[in-house]
Amino acid sequence: MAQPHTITHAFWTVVGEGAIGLLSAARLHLAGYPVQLHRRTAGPFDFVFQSAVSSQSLSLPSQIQQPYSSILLPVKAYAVLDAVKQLLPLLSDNAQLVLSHNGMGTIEQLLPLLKPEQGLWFLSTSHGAFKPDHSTVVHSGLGQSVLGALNQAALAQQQSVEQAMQAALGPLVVMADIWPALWQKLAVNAVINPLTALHQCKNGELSNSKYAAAVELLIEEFVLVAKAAGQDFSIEAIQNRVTQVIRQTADNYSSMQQDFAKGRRNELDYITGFLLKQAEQHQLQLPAHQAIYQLLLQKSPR
Ligand code: KPL
Repeated sequence: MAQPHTITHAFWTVVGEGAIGLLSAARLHLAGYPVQLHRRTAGPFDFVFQSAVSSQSLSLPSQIQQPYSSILLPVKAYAVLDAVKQLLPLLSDNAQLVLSHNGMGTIEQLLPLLKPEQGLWFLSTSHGAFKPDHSTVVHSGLGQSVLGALNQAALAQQQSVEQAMQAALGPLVVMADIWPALWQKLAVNAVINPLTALHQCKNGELSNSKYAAAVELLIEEFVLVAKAAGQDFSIEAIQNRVTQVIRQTADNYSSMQQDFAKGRRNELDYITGFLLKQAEQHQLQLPAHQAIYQLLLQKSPR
C-alpha cells in the first residue's frame, strides 16, 4: 500500500531581531515550519506580528536546537562576516545559509569559510517591514523576492530551501544566475541611498530636476564598471529601474538616509565602496561615486 506523503519541514534558524528577520521568522512559523531565532540572549522572544490582515502575538524560541541546518541571515552587510564566523561552529556539515542584505562584497569573503557540503544562497527582497518598537514587527509593504544559489553545495538542497523561502518572503523567483539581479539592486542602492543620505531627503525627492544630473552621472558610471565586471546593462535599463524604484518608494526614507540621520553605522562601503573597489581592479575612474563617497565618509560615524 502506498505510504501517505508527509512533508517534513526543515528546522530554520533566523539570525538577529531585525525587521526582515522577524517578518521571515513569523511567516515561516505561521506556515508550519519549526523556527528558532539566533540572538544575543537565550530564551523565548515574544513579539507582535502585524500584517495588513491581522495582528498576532508570537513567541519563538532562541538557540534551542543545534547544529543549525537551515539558516536565514538577514543582517547588514558590514555585520555578515563576523556573524558567520560566530555561527560556523554551530553549523551542520551540510548547512544551508541564506544571506539577505543591501550591497555586495560579502559573498567572496564567505565562500572560502564554508565546508564542501555547506550551501550558500542569496535572497534579495522588496518586502517592507519595520519595528515601531523592540517587540513589534509591521509588514508594511507586500513585496517579492529573488533567490539564487551561490555554490554547488546549495544545489543539493535546492527544493527544501526554495520552499522555505517561498513561505518566508515569497512570491519568489528562483534564478539560475543571481548575479545580474544583485548588480541591478546594487545600481538602485548606489544611486538612491547615497544621494538621499547626503541630502537627507525622501526617495521621491530624487525625481526633482535638481538631482537629474547627479542621478545620470551615477548611472553612467555604474554601467561602465558593471560592464568591466562582466555585467552588461544598458544605461536606459538602469535609468528605468532607478526611476521606477524612486516612484514606488517616493514616500520612504532609504536605509542609508536613516542610518546617517541616526548616526548609525552604514552600508556605504558595501555599496559605493564596493563599486569603487571594482573600478580600481579594472583601472576605471568613477568621479561621481568617488565624490559622494568622500562627502559621506566625512559624515559617517567613526
Ligand atoms: O533598498 C532600499 C533601501 O532603502 O536600502 C531602497 C530600494 C532604496 C528603498 O528605499
